[in-house]
Amino acid sequence: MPLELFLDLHSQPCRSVFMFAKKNNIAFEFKKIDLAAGQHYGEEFGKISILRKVPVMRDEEFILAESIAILKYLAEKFRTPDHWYPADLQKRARVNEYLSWQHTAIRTHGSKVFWFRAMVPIITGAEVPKEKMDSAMEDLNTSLKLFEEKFLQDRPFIVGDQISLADLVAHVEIMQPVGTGVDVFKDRPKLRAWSDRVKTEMGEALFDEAHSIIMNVHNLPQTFQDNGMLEFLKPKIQKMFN
Ligand SMILES: N[C@@H](CCC(=O)N[C@@H](CS)C(=O)NCC(=O)O)C(=O)O
Repeated sequence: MPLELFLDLHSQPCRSVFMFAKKNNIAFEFKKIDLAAGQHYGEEFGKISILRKVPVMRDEEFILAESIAILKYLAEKFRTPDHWYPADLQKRARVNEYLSWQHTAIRTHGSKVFWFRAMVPIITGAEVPKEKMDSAMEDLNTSLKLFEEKFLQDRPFIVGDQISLADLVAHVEIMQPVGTGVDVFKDRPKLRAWSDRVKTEMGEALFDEAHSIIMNVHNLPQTFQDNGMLEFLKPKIQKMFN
């Protein structure tokens, strides 16, 4: 049985797993889980993962959730080039340092801006109040500043001269607010240059394939409407504001 990846490319962690597998010629079957249609709440997906989140990987009988765990598993199982997840103790620790930090920083803050700009108006029919939007943007800006000053510094990539899992994971998260029209690269030449390097390393065609959905996020309202997901998502939004 080929490796199976359960993905929805609206999702940042799904894009990192998708691009990593493709870039490294790891054969897999793309099992689409349409989040906007609520497929992750269905019975079938519940048998794969009771976490009900994507990405999920199935390798024969072995099922693994969590993008970071999946990326490391693929890097080790398929012995991808060393720079992705270096064997060198300290370089690997640098990759892990970023991967540990990002969940509560760039991921949380970029996702919040994405939800506030793209999702909340669709679901509630109203814009997010300005002070909440400003506060979300401020958090994102703080994370991006820390990313540049602590993780990137003056290096081409997070660990040095070569791309690693850390750069890939950082980049997919940063693209989430970009998809809603926020120019995170404005006045950040260092971040822009790094982003261009990541795109070049991944290949423009693969990058565009992975990001075409998020760069057309304005198509989402119809998908939610068609699948009766709007009412279902309202309580989730309430929680976000409380
Ligand atoms: N820590 C997890 C996060 C997975 C996650 O939050 N996936 C989101 C999409 S980005 C999801 O499936 N959300 C569905 C839901 O919460 O209803 C990972 O890195 O894989």
